[in-house]
Formats: sequence, structure tokens, C-alpha cells
Amino acid sequence: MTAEPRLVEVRRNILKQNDVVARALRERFHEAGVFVISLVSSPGSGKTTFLEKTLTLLFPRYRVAALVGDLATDNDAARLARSRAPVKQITTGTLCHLEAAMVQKALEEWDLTQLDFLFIENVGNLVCPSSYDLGEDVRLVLLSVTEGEDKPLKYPTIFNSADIAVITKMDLSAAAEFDEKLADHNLQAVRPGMEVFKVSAKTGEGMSEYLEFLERRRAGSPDGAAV
Ligand SMILES: Nc1nc2c(ncn2[C@@H]2O[C@H](COP(=O)(O)OP(=O)(O)OP(=O)(O)O)[C@@H](O)[C@H]2O)c(=O)[nH]1
Ligand SMILES: [Mg+2]
Repeated sequence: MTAEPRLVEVRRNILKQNDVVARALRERFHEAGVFVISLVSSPGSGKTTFLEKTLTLLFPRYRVAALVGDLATDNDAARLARSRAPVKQITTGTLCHLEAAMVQKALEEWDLTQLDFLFIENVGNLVCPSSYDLGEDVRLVLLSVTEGEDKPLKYPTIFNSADIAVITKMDLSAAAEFDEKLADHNLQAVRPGMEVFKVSAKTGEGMSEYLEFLERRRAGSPDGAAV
């Protein structure tokens, strides 16, 4: 019984420290003029596949780069590097989320003024990453058609701390008997007004709407409306 308040206090201090670093990162991003998007989801929802497609589609027109967090391997960095964009792996060891200080360290030698978009793939987890600000402009949560429409209700914090949602693997929608209406309803229940994109990184379906949204947000429209 006595251990609990101490744990809560340590956690609060860690979060406070993270917020200080995240604020400094956000300032650095804004000064450099780079637009930063982080991706969170459960393991295997399709973050890396979606990000590889995003980097490949943006690469000819924009200067793009990515950081990717993983507990143990650099597999995702190797996959993302196929897009030809600069990519750096952050290996977290036992930690189930990225922290602002890890992002800061990974970017130490990068000249951010040379970038238009920076993407940060978080560790696959629907709980831990939600409380850690990384200084990003947009936090994007992915939900795949195969993992169940009820995930927003079961893990509300990760969904209501995100700015936009992307439903992935739409090419598998029929086979998974995915109920689009129910997923939309559940997303809106935890984050009213949240913009939702439906994509398949395999077929490319829905990618252009999402990329246009990012371009508009980068151009300064806070809600992604045409500027
Ligand atoms: N059919 C189909 N499969 C997909 C799609 N996107 C991803 N996948 C598959 O889903 C699996 C997991 O995809 P990843 O991109 O590795 O998922 P992730 O979220 O990065 O996984 P972690 O980094 O381990 O959390 C892989 O087998 C992908 O090929 C898609 O749009 N359609
Ligand atoms: Mg991945």
C-alpha cells in the first residue's frame, strides 16, 4: 500500500521531464520549418508499411525522413530505407514507448532545416506511448481492419490523445467483416470530430486523400481544410 504513491510520484516526474524536452523539440522543429508526424498503434497494425508508402509517395516532391522505435530490432528502419529517405532506428530495449529525450538524441546530428516532413514511428503499443509528447505537430493513430472495431473504446487514451486516425488494411475489409460504421462510431465516441482516413498501403487506396491532408496541415491550415 505504501509503494503506490511513490511510484505515482516517480511517474509524474518522468512525464514532467519529458514535457520539458518535448517543448524544446517542438520549438526546434518549428524554427527549422519541419512538419512532424508521429505514428502510434498496436503491434502489426501496419505502421511501417503505411510509412514506407508515405515516404515513397512524398519523396520526389518533399524532403522527408523518419525515425522508428522498436524494442529490439532494426528491421523497420531497413524496410523504410527502401524509400531512399534518411531513416534512423531507435532501439528502446525494454521500454514500450519512445520518449522525447530519445528523439532528441537521435536527431543530434541532423540538420532539420533540410527537411519538410519528419515521421516518427513509435513502438507498437496501445497504452505506453499515449502519455509521452514527442514534440510532434500531428499524432496519428492507426487501427487495422483485422484488430476489432472496439479498440478505441478499450484503449481510449491512445485514441483521444491522437489528432487523426487512419484505418489500415482496407483491402482486407471484406474478409475481416470489418464494420466501417461501427469503427467510425467508436472513434467519434472517444474523440469527437476526429478526422478519419481509410487506406490500404498494399493497393494505395485512400493514400492521396491522406497526403493532401498532410500537405494542407504543413501549409498552415490547423484543421487540414483547404488554404
Ligand atoms: N493486406 C494488407 N496487409 C498489410 C497492410 N499494411 C500492412 N500489412 C501487413 O501487416 C503486417 C504488419 O505490418 P507492419 O507494417 O510491419 O506493422 P507495424 O505496425 O509497423 O508493426 P510493429 O512495428 O511491429 O508494431 C505485415 O505482414 C504487412 O505486410 C495493408 O494495407 N494490407
Ligand atoms: Mg513497424
